[in-house]
Amino acid sequence: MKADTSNKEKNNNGNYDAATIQVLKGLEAVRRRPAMYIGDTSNRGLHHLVYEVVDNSVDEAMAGFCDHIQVFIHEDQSITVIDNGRGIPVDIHPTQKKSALEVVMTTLHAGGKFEHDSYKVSGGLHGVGVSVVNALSSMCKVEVARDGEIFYQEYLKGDPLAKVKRIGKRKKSGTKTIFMADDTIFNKVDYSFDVLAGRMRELAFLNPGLRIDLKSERPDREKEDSFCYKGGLASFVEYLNESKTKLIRKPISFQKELENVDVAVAIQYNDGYSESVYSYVNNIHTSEGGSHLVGFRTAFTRTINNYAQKNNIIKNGNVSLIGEDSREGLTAVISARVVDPQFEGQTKTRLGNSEVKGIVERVVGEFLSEYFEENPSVARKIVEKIVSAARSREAARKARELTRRKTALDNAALPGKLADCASTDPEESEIYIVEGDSAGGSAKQGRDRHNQAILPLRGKILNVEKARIDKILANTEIRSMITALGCGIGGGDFNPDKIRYHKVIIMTDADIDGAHIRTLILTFFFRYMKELIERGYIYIAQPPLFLMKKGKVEKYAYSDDERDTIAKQMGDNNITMQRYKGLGEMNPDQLWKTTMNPETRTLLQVTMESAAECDTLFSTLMGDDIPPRRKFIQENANYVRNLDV
Ligand code: 0RA
Repeated sequence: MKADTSNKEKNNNGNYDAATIQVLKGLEAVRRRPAMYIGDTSNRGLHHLVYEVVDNSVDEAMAGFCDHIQVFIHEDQSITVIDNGRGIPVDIHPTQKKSALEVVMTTLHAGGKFEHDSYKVSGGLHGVGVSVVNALSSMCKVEVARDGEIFYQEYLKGDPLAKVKRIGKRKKSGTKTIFMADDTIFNKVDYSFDVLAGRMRELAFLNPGLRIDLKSERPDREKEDSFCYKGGLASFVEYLNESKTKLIRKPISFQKELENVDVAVAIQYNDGYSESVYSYVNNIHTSEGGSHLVGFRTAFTRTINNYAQKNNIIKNGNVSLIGEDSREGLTAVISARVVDPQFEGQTKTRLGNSEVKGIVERVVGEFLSEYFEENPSVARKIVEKIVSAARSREAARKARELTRRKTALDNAALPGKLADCASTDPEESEIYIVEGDSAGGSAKQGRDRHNQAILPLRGKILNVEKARIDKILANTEIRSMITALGCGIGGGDFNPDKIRYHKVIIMTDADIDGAHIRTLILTFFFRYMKELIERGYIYIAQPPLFLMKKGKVEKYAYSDDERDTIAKQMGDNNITMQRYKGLGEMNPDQLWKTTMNPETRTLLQVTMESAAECDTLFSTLMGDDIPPRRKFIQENANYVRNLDV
């Protein structure tokens, strides 16, 4: 999980103007409205350029012609992607009368999607094609090795400098793309090794046997990694469960094609209480789920129920198992390959194709019932775990009742510590979740009552990685968060549309304890209200670290670097400096000015490029296994600091 400074407040997607688009020819349209093609021009959009190029190579791997991809982040932040596929075709395009390579690189929506038999299934959520990357690059070069020769073309802001030419000979085929993201388009061109590595690892899990190397050549942060998993999805769930105690020794996994849909699944159980199920369609993470996931869940619950009935593990009238029960401690990945995927939903990450449900349901049902018959000891362990989950569900239901507000307007049901805002319009409303009663008091006095609510939390909240849902719901601090937000909680009645504030701002002290509390709160949101993160509702407040005074001039510094800069500006001597150890040291007016006033504050928006990466991150940080946590902190000291910003 990253805190991204480019928060949504500042994003300007621009209105779609059909007339303008029609007049603009080709790639110029992309440069004029980049957000329309890649989502945004923040850090996220920048990394999507790399994904787009890599996705094309992965498509070639999926077609069976490529097994090695190399990605370089060079010293000057240019990127090279090399694959050993067949090479982008270079023959003259019949209607366009130029090299197919040039067509691919300079025409919108021609990205790899030739009407080619061997090229049935194609990834790339945006499906925008490499021409968009080309358009948004100050420089781009492509080398294609095919038919014993090397072909080459170079582009500036998407425009070819010359025709495709032959520049040498080479036996092995492949494609090499080099590009430099245009720094007049992107806010900042600086790639995160960890963010790219997360996606490369995910792609390697989803494409068994494909090797992806990633190398950063940037001085002082040289780093490399290589991802290749023969075990595919089984390796993926092993990775997700690395720091957990497993219920069954080996993941259950299989892969099968039926009616043009290729289905692959891996399942593992741990002794924890949360669920980690990730679904993909054509290598794209479908965070909103869809028909493939519904098919999987239906088959899974039915098979478990059948097995339990048949083997007298549950008797009529004892407990009845529902889908939710099987999710406790379940880690699973499901990957479907669909020829013509329809993506729906708010973030276009829900598979709509209705025929896929039945196909996945059949394939998974047939495999699992056979597996359970052949592995009765594994089946028994799983079913017993699920029966125990069903019993605690009853207890949880009772606890949950207590957190539910009677009606939306019934203020009496809101937690006593909450100072609510006057507005009832979620879009303009914000809630500050504040560490400690004293800081909470200052925030209550300093805030803008119209649209800012304050919820003080006392001490540390429960670590949800280590507790069952009934215990989580019994925790006072967590209960008051759930009630204040008003959107329920995952696993039951969660409905993000009901949230009462579109900005949920975590405000903790700038010390180790504050960082810990922030991580606990984020873990809770990640496990039980994930969509709030996906929708970009979760923020981290940035209180200042120093107050610097010289005569009558007062300045606040938010980092050590800034402190040094301000000290220089002020002329170094006769400066008095106060280091804030906690929010409580600021009076209400100072807290407003520095941290809460929308005109002057900085908020970090919490974003989630890869949910699977966040999953292992939280398990590692919050789980009970110490060695992986230590290893993680040693290897990722920077990343942790980043998370703790
Ligand atoms: C379409 C057809 C063929 C190869 C490719 C696309 C291709 C595209 C990319 C993009 C990056 N790397 C790539 N490698 C291959 C094959 C045409 C043929 O040889 O029959």
